[in-house]
Amino acid sequence: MRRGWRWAGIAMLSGACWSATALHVESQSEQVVEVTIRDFTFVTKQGPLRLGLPTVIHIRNEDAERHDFGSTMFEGLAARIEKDGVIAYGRGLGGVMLDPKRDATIRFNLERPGRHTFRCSIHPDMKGELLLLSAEAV
Ligand SMILES: [Cu+2]
Repeated sequence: MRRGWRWAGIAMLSGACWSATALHVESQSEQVVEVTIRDFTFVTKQGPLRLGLPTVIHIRNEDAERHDFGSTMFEGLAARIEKDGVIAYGRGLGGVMLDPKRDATIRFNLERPGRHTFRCSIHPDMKGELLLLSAEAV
C-alpha cells in the first residue's frame, strides 16, 4: 500500500520535470532585441544573436516625433510585424512606422551573419545596427 503511493508520487514528479524542461527550451529559442528611440537616437540592447533562431525586435518610440524603423535585413525573409494590435505578415516588409509614444514588434529568423543596419527614413542621420556573429552559429 505505502509503496504504491510512493511510485505514484515519482511518476507525477517526473512528469512535472519534463514539462518544465520543455518550457525552458521554448523560452531560450527566441532571442529578443530591445530598440528604444529617444532624442532622435536608436538605443539598442541585444545579447548574442544566433543564426536561424526566431528573433524578436521590440521597438519603442519615446519621442514626441514620428520615426521609422527600416532595414534591408528583412529582405527576402518572412517577417511578422505587430503594431497597434494589427499584425502584418509577409516577405519584403521594409520596416515599421512609429507614431510618438508607440511601440511595435517584429519577428523573423536571422539568416545572414554580420552587421545588420537599420535607420529612420524620415531622419537619415538616425542609424543603428544589430550584430550577428557567425561564431555564435550552431
Ligand atoms: Cu526619425
